[in-house]
Amino acid sequence: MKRFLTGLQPTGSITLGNYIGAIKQMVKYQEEYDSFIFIADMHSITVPQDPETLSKNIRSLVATYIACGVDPNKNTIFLQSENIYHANVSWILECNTPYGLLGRMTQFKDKSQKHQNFMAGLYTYPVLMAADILIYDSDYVPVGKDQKQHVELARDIAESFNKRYGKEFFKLPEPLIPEEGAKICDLIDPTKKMSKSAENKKGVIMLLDDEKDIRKKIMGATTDSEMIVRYDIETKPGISNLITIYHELSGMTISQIEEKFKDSNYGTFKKEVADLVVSVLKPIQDRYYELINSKELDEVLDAGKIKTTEIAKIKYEELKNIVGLYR
Ligand code: ATP
Ligand code: LTN
Repeated sequence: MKRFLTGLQPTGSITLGNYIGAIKQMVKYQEEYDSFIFIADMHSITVPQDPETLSKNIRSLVATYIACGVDPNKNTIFLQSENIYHANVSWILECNTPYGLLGRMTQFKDKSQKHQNFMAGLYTYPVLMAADILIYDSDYVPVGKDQKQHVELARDIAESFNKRYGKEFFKLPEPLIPEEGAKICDLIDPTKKMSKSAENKKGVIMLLDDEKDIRKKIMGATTDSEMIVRYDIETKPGISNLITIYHELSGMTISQIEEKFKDSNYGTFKKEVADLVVSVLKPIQDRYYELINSKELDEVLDAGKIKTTEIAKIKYEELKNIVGLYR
């Protein structure tokens, strides 16, 4: 079975857009691959984080994923910072990565502009990411488009390491850009992607929003003056976005939805969308609150830590031998 590995940064609350566009895909992949999913908490401190908030976000992200259907029996779930070998492997890789290559990374160029007095970790970030990937002999690395360059760098690092030491030691990973899940747009400005970092939260549904807020946000979604529930992304982005949400959560096709609501006004349609969103999110939220302070969550992470530390230790010991770090 091919191995897939992906890391997620614990930097904020998950939105309905993340759920539809990314998490649902992950739940699908777990059936096909030996999948490793970790919280890239060490990556998140490459920019300033409040320690208490970070710690909460770490737990919360794990609980969210499991609540959404990422099954701990089908995935190895762990925290990057709990496996000490990631940083160790990263160091050896840093010593095998040309300095200049890292300066070409677009994420570094963007983030170093945004953060004054940024830290060295922001620059070496992609090498830690290469370590994450290469330790586990990962075949595929599903990432968003913005991370593709980093996976390609991991591949380049692996290739040049293998060449330098004359051994096929690291497997060359391939980025797996997920089949485009539907793009969910902001409810207030439906020409923009629904994004967790949006300033105006009225257009963003968070997975943990309570029922009242969800209903209020959907009822307040921007529409148009045609008053017909019809999919047309160009002239009716608001209604089309609500149709997409309905389609993704109900499994009905766009034309079935148009037919179902052909005699409804926007108020009735929005209410049905809200009912559906609430009915999908309610069990996710119930499961989340069950998990968040549970022993079960710790057991999942403990098991992940033990399993991945065993794998990583072997790889690290071999790596040390290859580069001559032995006595
Ligand atoms: P930020 O606001 O920090 O950019 P974000 O909410 O836009 O965060 P990302 O962290 O960039 O989300 O993306 C995480 C994953 O969720 C990616 O796979 C991305 O494709 C998916 N995703 C994010 N927003 C949406 C959306 N509105 N619709 C569909 N998929 C989305
Ligand atoms: N940089 C990624 C998170 C990440 C990752 C990884 C993804 C860290 N290490 C290894 C895939 C494989 C992000 O910001 N989404």
